[in-house]
Amino acid sequence: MNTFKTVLTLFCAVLVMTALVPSLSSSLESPCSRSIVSLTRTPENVAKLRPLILDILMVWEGKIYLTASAEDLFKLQEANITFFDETSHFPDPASDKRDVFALTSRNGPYHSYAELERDLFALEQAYPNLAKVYDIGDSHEMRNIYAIKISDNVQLEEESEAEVCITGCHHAREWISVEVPFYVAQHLLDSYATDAHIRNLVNQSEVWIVPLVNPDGLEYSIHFYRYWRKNMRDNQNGTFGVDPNRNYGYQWGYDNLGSSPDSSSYVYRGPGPFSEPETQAIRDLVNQRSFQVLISYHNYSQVILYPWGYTNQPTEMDEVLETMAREMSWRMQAVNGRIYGYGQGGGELYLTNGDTVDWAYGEKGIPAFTIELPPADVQLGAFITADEAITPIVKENIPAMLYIIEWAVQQNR
Ligand code: 0X9
Ligand code: CA
Ligand code: ZN
Repeated sequence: MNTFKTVLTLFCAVLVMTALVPSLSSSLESPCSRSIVSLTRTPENVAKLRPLILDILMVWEGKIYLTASAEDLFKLQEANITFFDETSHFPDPASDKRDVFALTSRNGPYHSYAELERDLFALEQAYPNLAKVYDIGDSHEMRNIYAIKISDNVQLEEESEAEVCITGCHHAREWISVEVPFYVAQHLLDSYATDAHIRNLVNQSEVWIVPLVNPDGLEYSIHFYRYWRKNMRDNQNGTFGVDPNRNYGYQWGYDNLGSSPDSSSYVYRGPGPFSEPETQAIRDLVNQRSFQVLISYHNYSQVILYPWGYTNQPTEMDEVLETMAREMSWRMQAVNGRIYGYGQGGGELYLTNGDTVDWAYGEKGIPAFTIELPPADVQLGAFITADEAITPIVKENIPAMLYIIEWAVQQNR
């Protein structure tokens, strides 16, 4: 077992060396070599942990679990925090002995990059007058970042129509956040012929859906390391990845609490605002259109968050944003009874700077929401949602998105 892990780690390291880092540096840190550790949740530990901004996976039964690189383990030691290696308790479909070489069906019913590409083009083909797929940018590893536009007369620019933007999967391990935007697109299209309400909405709007902002990260999470979060930028110092949700250009790098200047951090903000192709793609799309509202899907927490994230001060639109979040929340609850909390990001969850919704609102004045999908807490699976969870989660989000489109259409009158 352990021998296998060692072999595997070596395999990963060699793979990363040969494939990604031709000139090997001694500080090489393969993303596969992270371990999962726990520590007791005491006020002292929490206080010591906070300034280290490590990648917390969950807080469960009095313990805090985090993913840690060799460097992170060293930081924990230096901070005098006692921790336990829990790696073996986290069977990782991408890094345990279940065929690291067979690169198929590890993602089950969740979309891989290629499956999403196939399914988006299938929608375009099935509904040529209602759906059009756009390639809005290339990732570091040269994958396409796709948007699907949904509207009547989709080939035309109908200037008078309301515009809505829905994004998913800034974060690689948040697989469910691909599914919800994808199935929202499919639902709008499948219902168009039979559902007069949806037909009306689609006729009066242009809905742009980008289900997979971070395709490189998703593939890495599927095939190599399930808990990978960032994109796959080679930071040229043995570390990989920028957090796309810290790389947007509004209050970028405002402080080191809401993002990190350290390239090995899971919330690394990148070398500059919009340094990443993934955030550039969204920026350019938003600049080219005139969105009335923007939604960014993530998981987990089961909560609807609005700006600001970089401070706990409210925006000038606080009341409107709160009302919209409440309207989404009760519609979601009505489907399966699950309660999505809501509030201002920086007050409700924790501080973030350079995130999508702060930029959309702060720079462009667009009401914008981060929707953190289920589970609400870590006992229920954290980043790993069950295969069977996709359908109910999609179903409860559809009425919220219909409300958002309706809201945009009303604004536009
Ligand atoms: O940290 C993030 O980027 C989002 N959470 S996640 O677990 N999906 O990574 C939350 C962003 C929302 N903004 C604030 N909490 N301020
Ligand atoms: Ca139209
Ligand atoms: Zn996220």
